[in-house]
Amino acid sequence: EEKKRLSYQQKFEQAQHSVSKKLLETALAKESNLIASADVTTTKELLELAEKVGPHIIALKTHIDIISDFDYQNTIIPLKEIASKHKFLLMEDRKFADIGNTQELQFTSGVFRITDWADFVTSQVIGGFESLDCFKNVGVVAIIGMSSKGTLTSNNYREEALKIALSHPNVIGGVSQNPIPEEILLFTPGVNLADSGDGKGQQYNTPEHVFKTLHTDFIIVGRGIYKSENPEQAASQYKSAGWNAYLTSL
Ligand code: 6AU
Repeated sequence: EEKKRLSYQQKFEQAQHSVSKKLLETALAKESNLIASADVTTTKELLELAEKVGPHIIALKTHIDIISDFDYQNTIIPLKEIASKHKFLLMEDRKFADIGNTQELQFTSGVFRITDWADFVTSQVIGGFESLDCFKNVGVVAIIGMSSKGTLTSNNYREEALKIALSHPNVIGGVSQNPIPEEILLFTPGVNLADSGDGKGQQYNTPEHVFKTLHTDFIIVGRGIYKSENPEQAASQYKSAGWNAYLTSL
């Protein structure tokens, strides 16, 4: 018999970090495990997408440095309002990858001031354990293994990366295409119902596949939603597909 996964309720009860608790609580309340990736390049598109997909998602993932007309007042303030209205978290996919001191500057300074608005961020762990100390007020999702063809995140790298992720108190989860221990949450990008790749190295799986084989917690969907003709409807479809796949994997 296949090993059973822990439910969101069980994970909520054992969660230590306030951001893990918030994510799991939101998942249970909205019956959603969907994170929409807003890889759009203007403030208008970002806010419109957030408004449309907001009811269906537990978090909106940004690459804030691709917004051409970024302006804290006009981009972040309304984004935070939409997030609080629709009750989703903000995940900045910055993938920090430097020494602790530089990451601290990138996190707190510049025009983006990520520390002031993100609920959680992604970070590589290539800089070692102490490089993650600067993310005190947010949750960190550690990049354990990437979804792209030819990634250098080998078995050995993933094993060492996991040791850092599991032992660092700021880390709430990991991005991976492989199963990880249940003490931290698993975030899986590279999810698409229609495509198997993008011709640029991305490799896609279905929600069914990632819940069944990886016991993932949260699916991250970018182009499957924001490139769709009807992003609101697509978000609703991915939400149902993800939730049903979760229930089936219990
Ligand atoms: O669904 P897509 O392919 O349009 O978008 C996938 C999103 C992009 C990537 O930057 C991100 O997920 N991503 C990540 C993350 C979330 O850290 C890691 C990875 O290995 N692969 C990946 O696609 O915004």
